[in-house]
Amino acid sequence: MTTRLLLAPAVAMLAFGSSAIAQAPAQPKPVQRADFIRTLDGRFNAIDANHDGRISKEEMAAEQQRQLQQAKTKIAQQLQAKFKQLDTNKDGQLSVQEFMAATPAIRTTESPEQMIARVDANKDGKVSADEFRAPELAKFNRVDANHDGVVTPDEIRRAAGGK
Ligand SMILES: [Ca+2]
Ligand SMILES: [Ca+2]
Ligand SMILES: [Ca+2]
Repeated sequence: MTTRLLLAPAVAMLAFGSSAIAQAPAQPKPVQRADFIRTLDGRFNAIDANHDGRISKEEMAAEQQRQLQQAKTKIAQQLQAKFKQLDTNKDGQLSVQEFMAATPAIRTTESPEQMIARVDANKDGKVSADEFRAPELAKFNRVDANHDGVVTPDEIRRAAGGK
């Protein structure tokens, strides 16, 4: 059960284009729509390695690998920290290797093609900056209950917690 709790944030991170709002509750500050778009564009540009304004299958695959690597590193660090905690009252009954081996493997659930297809509105096999923004902005607008262009911590809580 503990393992699942530890894994949840990292796995959520793997979902394409999910992190900006997902991370917001951790830092309870209002999010301006303009800042949100800037963040999205920054992420788009980071993924668009050759800066041709389109995310290709290869660029998406590279981003997926990068996120997967980050998630693995983070989880490994969390597990090691957890192990140290546990090991203060036990005496090496469980090796770090055994402990780590007991954790489920992390992998992405979607291929780069699937991730692109999900947002590729004009079906040209690549993701433009507009296509990249669209699902996130839709999410933003949904969370922004009073439509004032600012997502407040309250609105995030309500969106996350209730219908
Ligand atoms: Ca590109
Ligand atoms: Ca497209
Ligand atoms: Ca609002």
